[in-house]
Order: sequence, then structure tokens, then C-alpha cells
Amino acid sequence: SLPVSNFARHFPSKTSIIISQITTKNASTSVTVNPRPLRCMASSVNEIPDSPVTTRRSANYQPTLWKDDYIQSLTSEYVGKSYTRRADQLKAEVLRMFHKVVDPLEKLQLIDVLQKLGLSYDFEDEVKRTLEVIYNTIHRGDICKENLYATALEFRLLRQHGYSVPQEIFSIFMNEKGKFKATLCDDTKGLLSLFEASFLSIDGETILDEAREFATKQLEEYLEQNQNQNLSTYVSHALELPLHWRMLRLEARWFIDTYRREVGMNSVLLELAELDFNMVQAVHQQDVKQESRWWKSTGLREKLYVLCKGSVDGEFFWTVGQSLQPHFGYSRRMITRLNCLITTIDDIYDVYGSFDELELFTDIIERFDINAIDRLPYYMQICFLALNNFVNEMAFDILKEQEFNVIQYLRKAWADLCRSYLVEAKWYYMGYTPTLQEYFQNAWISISAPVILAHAYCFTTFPMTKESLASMEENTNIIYWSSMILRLANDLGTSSIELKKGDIPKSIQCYMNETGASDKDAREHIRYLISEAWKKMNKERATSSSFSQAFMEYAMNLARTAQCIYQYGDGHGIQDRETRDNVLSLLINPIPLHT
Ligand code: 0FV
Ligand code: MN
Ligand code: MN
Ligand code: MN
Ligand code: MN
Repeated sequence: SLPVSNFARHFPSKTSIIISQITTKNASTSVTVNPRPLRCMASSVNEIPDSPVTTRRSANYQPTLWKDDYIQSLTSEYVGKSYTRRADQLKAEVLRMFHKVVDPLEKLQLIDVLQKLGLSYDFEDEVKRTLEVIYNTIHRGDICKENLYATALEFRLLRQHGYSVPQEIFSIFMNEKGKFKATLCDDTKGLLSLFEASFLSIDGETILDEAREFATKQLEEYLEQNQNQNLSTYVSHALELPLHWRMLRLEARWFIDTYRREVGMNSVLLELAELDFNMVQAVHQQDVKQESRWWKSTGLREKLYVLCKGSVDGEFFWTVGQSLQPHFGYSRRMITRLNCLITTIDDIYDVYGSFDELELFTDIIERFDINAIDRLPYYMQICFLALNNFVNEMAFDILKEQEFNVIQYLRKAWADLCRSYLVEAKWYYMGYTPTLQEYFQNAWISISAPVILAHAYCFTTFPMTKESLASMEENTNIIYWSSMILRLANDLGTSSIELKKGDIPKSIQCYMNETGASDKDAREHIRYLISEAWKKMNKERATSSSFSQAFMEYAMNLARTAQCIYQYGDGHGIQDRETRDNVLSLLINPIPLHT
């Protein structure tokens, strides 16, 4: 653990070290450096340290893409009776389809398309009933026979919906040596289906490991040889990120465009998907407008004199990844606030605050001691009160709705987060490179997912009781694995920039330091850890019964959102072109209707 006494010798409290010029280390060279420069001026706590003359570091984020004025100007025509009426007509038609289709494979395909179009939440009952029937007849083998595509589709959908289907369902496609048969190499559609199915594995399922390896290799070869085939669009999309790891709403936006061009597509499904997407977008726009107003009213951005990451459109993008259904407006709005607060406080610990300030802030957060806030610098007072108001408001709403008080539970989650932030700040000032294991012990908390999921738990658990809180505190596996994926994906996307700006070594650098691996190999290792973490998460979902389905979906969606946001780098802090396009297509631009 941390040699605190050693640390204290380097940095006695109430030091006044002024370092005006921060030297930046080149991230790709050595990462183990001895005591690092202070990141800003530490000042005695009685001064007002946030006056503009104080030399503080700023994270130098680009100005937020869209200011509040712009967000307030968003409008959508997709509100009102005429659209709801048309959507209801189309839904009725889809329901009739469910009854008309008798072939089990066709039913599975219908469910698959509905899910990819982002529509399945409207047909939960039909999907459930259909899969129940299919599950009960699975042993008859009348769906799949020797059809790899159908077997894998069935496997994926059943597992996704919580049915236990053994991996041995794929044995018939393997030879005596336990390898997939060479005759499958030309069945690209089947291989694609097998590839997607393999991501529902839990650890120890070697047939599925084999399946993923085999399918990946064959699909990569297919792509090399067939650039312009219709199927290659799907293959390259899958190889980029499997369906099980994708952010649902972004996938829907992509799939609608792809499906439109497909021969034999169903125009009823397409029209409903386009209409529904736009109508849900209109609901999301209202949420983001409301929360942008809230964010502006806290004044946090102006008070910090820095461009911190918090931009409501970006935070809301996270939110949509986690909670997309139109009727979850309250949780979406609160989670957006939560994201803004997390991002701001993370930046305070990472770059903005002096170490003395951070220690004090952590101490006050641990007790949520409202009486002590006069000891904080002004910008931290604002921040603490904004956080306090938020936590109180949420706890109040839950107390009112559920007659149960969660305030201590939420406060504890924040205290844990800030304590983990402080550990990283200490490491930073010590120039300390932890072992990978030591890093993870802290980093799964400092990524903030446990705080997010603590709040989400309150939205998704009915009734909220002493027992439900206890079972949450006993069984933290799903939270742990979801957090780990967020952390690992974040490190892949952000650590190079973070190191240049001055930050602690993240998982990639800890691993390099420990093993002597190259940056490339370390990243490969981190991606491997992500896929292992998914297996653990799949297992939790399959075996733990104490959580609501909604909560587990939430935990998985958080991981998915992270993987999409950090796919091309730091899509959160930097807002690269991909992120900009994603925000535009999810929140701003409706799908042009073709009817
Ligand atoms: C901070 O990213 C940040 F915004 C996080 C943790 C993403 C998840 C948060 C929300 C959904 C708002 P950054 O890379 O700065 O995090 P670390 O922990 O590396 O400082
Ligand atoms: Mn709908
Ligand atoms: Mn950070
Ligand atoms: Mn941080
Ligand atoms: Mn990071």
C-alpha cells in the first residue's frame, strides 16, 4: 500500500510551492518519474485561491461544441398526435407480424431486426413469449439442424434474454479434434452469426473461445478478398466492435441506414424505426435542454475559470447510452447532472486543485460536513454545495416515491470516489508508478462507475428497501466488472493525452512498467482484459438473481457506451469528429423520412 509517511515528507501540508511552469513528460518515453511538479499553486486555505491571477493549470479542452443558447434552440417536429397515431398503426402491424410468422427462424430474425432497429422495447411481451416457445422446443432441433447461422442466432438471442443454452450446441459444427469444420469457411453469414454469438460467453467456455477465434480469422480473410460485397459492410462493422458491446442507440442509427438499402427489407419495420427514432430524439432533446439550463445555473464552468470537460451535450450522450427509453426521463435528467458533477470534480482532482485543497475537500466529502465548507476555497464551496443539492434532491425524490432514505448510501458512494481521486493525486505528487494490481484496486472506483451505478440502482430497484441495499453491498461483482470495462476503455482512449498533460500512469503504463512490454503490446493486453471482463459480466447476469433486469442492463450499457466513446481516442474530453458526428446524429439531426 501507499507509503504515506514518505509522501508526507515530500509534501508537508500547507506548503506554498509555486511552480509556474509545468514541465510535460513525453508519454511514450519513461513513465516512472520521481517527484512530479505540483500542478498548480498550493496556497494556504484562508486565501481565496481561485482568483483569476492564481496560476492554475487548465486541462485545455476545446470549447464545448454547443453552448446553452444553441441547445435551447433545438426543436423537433416529431411531437404531437399525428406522429403518435402513425406509430401506433405501425406497431399494430408489427404485432400482427409476430402472429403471422410461424417459422421459428423467421421469428428469430424478426426479433433480431427489431432489436437492431432500436424497437424491441416496444415489443417486450411478444419477444419474451416468442423466445419462451423457442426455448421450450430447442431440444427438438427443428430450427437449426446443420444451419450455423440459425443455431448461432438462436443461441445469441436466448442467452441475451437470460436463458441458459449450453455452448455444446455448437459441437455439431466441430470435428473430432475439437476444431470448427473447414467446410464452414465459405458460410460467411453463418460465421458472422457465430462471431456475434461468441460474445455472450462466460469464462471457461472453450468452445466459444474457439468459435470467436475461428470466426474472426475467417471473417478477416473474407474482408480482404471481398471489399464491395453487401455482406462486407456488416462484416467490417462487426469486426470493429461486436454487437454485444455496442451502444444501442448508436447501433440503431447505423442499422436503420444500412437496413434501408437491404434487398427484401420490411418497409413497415423501417418506417416505424425511423419514426420512433425521431420521436425518441425529440424527448431526449427536451431532457438535454432542461439539464443544460441546470448546468448553466450552477455556474460551475465560470467559477472554475477553466474549460473543463463538462458540456451538457457530451454528458448527455453518455446518458443516452445508459438510459434510452423515452419514459425514463427523470433518471436520464438526473444522470446527466451526475455526469456533469463527476466530470467537474474529476478535473478538480486531476488538474485544478492544489494538494492541500484536495485533502480538505476529501475530508469534508467523507463527512458531508456542510458546517465545514467555509474552510474550502470559493470554487470548492460552489462545487460542494452543487453536489450536496444534487444528492439531497435525488434522495428526497426517492424518499417521496419509495418511502426509503438513500442519502447515506449516496454520500458513501461519493466519499469512496473522492478518496480514490485523492489516492491518485498522492501518486501524482510522489511520481509513483503502482503495480497494475494496485492501480486497478483504486482505478475501478476512480473511474466513477460505482457512483453512477449507485444512483442508477435507486432508479431501477422497486421497492428500494434495507434488504435491496444490503444485497447491493454484498454483491458488487456486476458493478466491479462494468467499472473495469469503463476504466480500461477510458485508459485506452485517454491515457496518452493525460500523460502529456501531467497525470498518473494509467493501466497501460503500469503494465509496461511492470512487464517491460511495448505500448502496442500493453494495449493488446488491455483489450484482452476488456474481453475477459465481459465474460465475467455475462456470468453475473446469468447467475445473479438479486438485481432487476433493468439494473443489469444499465451496468452493461455503461460499459457499452464507454467502448463506443473511446473507440477512436478521447471522445469525451476532446470531442473528435466521430463524437461530434455521433452527438449530431443522436441528439440533433432527425432521420430524413422516406415515406
Ligand atoms: C473522466 O474521464 C470521465 F469523464 C469519466 C470517468 C467518464 C465517465 C464519466 C461520466 C459518464 C461522466 P477521465 O479520462 O478524465 O477520467 P480519469 O479517471 O482517467 O481521470
Ligand atoms: Mn416508441
Ligand atoms: Mn480525468
Ligand atoms: Mn481522474
Ligand atoms: Mn482517463
